[in-house]
Amino acid sequence: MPISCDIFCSVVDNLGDAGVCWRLARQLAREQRWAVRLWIDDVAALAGLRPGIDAALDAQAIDGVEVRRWHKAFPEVAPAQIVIEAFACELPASYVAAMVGSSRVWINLEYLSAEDWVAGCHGIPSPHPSLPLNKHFFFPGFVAGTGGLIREQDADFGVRRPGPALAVSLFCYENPALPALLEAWAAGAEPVVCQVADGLPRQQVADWLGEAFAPGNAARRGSLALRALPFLPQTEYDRLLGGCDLNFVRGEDSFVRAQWAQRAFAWQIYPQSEGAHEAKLEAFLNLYTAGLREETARAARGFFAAWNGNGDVAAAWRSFRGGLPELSNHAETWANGLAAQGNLADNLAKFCLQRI
Ligand code: TRH
Repeated sequence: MPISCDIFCSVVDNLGDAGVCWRLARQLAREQRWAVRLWIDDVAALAGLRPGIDAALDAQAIDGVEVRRWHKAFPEVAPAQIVIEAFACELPASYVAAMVGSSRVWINLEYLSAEDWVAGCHGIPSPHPSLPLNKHFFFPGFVAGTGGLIREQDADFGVRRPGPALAVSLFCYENPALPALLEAWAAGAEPVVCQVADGLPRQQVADWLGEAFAPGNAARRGSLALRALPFLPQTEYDRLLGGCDLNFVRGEDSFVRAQWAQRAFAWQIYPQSEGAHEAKLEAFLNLYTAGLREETARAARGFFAAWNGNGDVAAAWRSFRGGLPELSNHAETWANGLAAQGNLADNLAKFCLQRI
């Protein structure tokens, strides 16, 4: 009998929750041969990432994963041997009660952070306040002692076809620095081809252009050529990253993929209340820029800061552009260092099988 696994995903906002859970579900089913059920409250979010998923269905099987709509009224089901709650979403009370009494592993899969405390908290148990159950914190991470990062064996990041222009992909939140960066590219001497992701990036570029910019449209301003992308299936988004010289990414999942793609990137971090994201950005930059020449490290820090609302993005771009050759080389070394932690699904499977 294959190991059974339930993954619970509540989509808070955006695409990252669904994106991470879908990758993990698919990988555990395909590579560990587990019988995976993914309970997700917003099936439509998943349908965008994986064409073939029908947003109207309450239950469907695809890529070896059973996808179930997570309704408030939760059905009576036997809990799986391994239960993964993603990002501290709260499991149905009836399901938790049914978990008591047999050997099950309950995981809280946490958000990604490069902060120092993560390795110390990874894997620790947290007893349920009233039931004889233990939940284990499982932290993704960049360094030894964490759970590593999601990476499928069959991940395909595409190839960069040589061309005369700097090839860029743009995926971001609402970003006040974007117009100044587009101006700098348009006014610069170097040709830039920017592929603009659907949603917020495309809308902001349309505002800057002052004209319609629907998926499939192209526009040009000076040295800058812009292409509006449709929303891509997740596997195609991965291939886009490897096809570019520089990727603007955001949140958690695209941020990780840009690193596996072994390309230079700029990250817009998910903004949190009270500036909690600033410590996370700093912690990441400390790891990422170690080993770079000082000038390039400074350029990367300056550009990430400006892209996240702290500084003059056009000035920061000039230094960052100068550092791109080194950052592109560094991307491979960096990804090899990440791979030394193994991949999150393997690490998670090992962790669970030791405890079942
Ligand atoms: O959408 P996000 O901002 O998700 C965020 C973050 O995960 C954040 O940490 C979390 O707190 C919040 O959600 C709730 O960015 P992220 O994480 O990069 O997820 C985007 C997903 O969308 C990723 O799996 C790639 C995918 N994608 C496509 O499949 N096709 C596309 O065309 C694009 C642009 C993205």
